[in-house]
Amino acid sequence: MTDSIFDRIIRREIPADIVFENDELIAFRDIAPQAPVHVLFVPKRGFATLNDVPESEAALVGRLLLAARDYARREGFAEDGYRVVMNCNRDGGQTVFHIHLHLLAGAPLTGGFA
Ligand code: IU
Repeated sequence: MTDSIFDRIIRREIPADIVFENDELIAFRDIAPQAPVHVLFVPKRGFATLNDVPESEAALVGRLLLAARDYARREGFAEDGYRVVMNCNRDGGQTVFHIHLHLLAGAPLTGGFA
């Protein structure tokens, strides 16, 4: 389990622009957005990287993905499209070691994402 900067956001010790929350997930706007919409979807039960997620938590990862999709639908850009990304470790460009899914949207995302 983690005690990351995202755990501090979950505990409301540091502020974030929270756009969605339920018992197991939280979503907030990225402080350094890479697209007009850039929201991070974060499980409250944190694992450092995707490598650390056990088989028994497969459904949690599925719900994380569907929470991002549902947000895109609610916000009205699901049909235009969006990108979801999870970075893992050094070569994946991961900087916060508490798994999170990036949701990027609001413009054509033709280039790469780091
Ligand atoms: P990464 O996949 O671990 O590289 O993504 C971490 C993201 O968390 C990155 O896009 C940061 O801008 C973002 N972030 C944030 O939104 N709020 C914070 O307090 C910190 C990082 I530290």
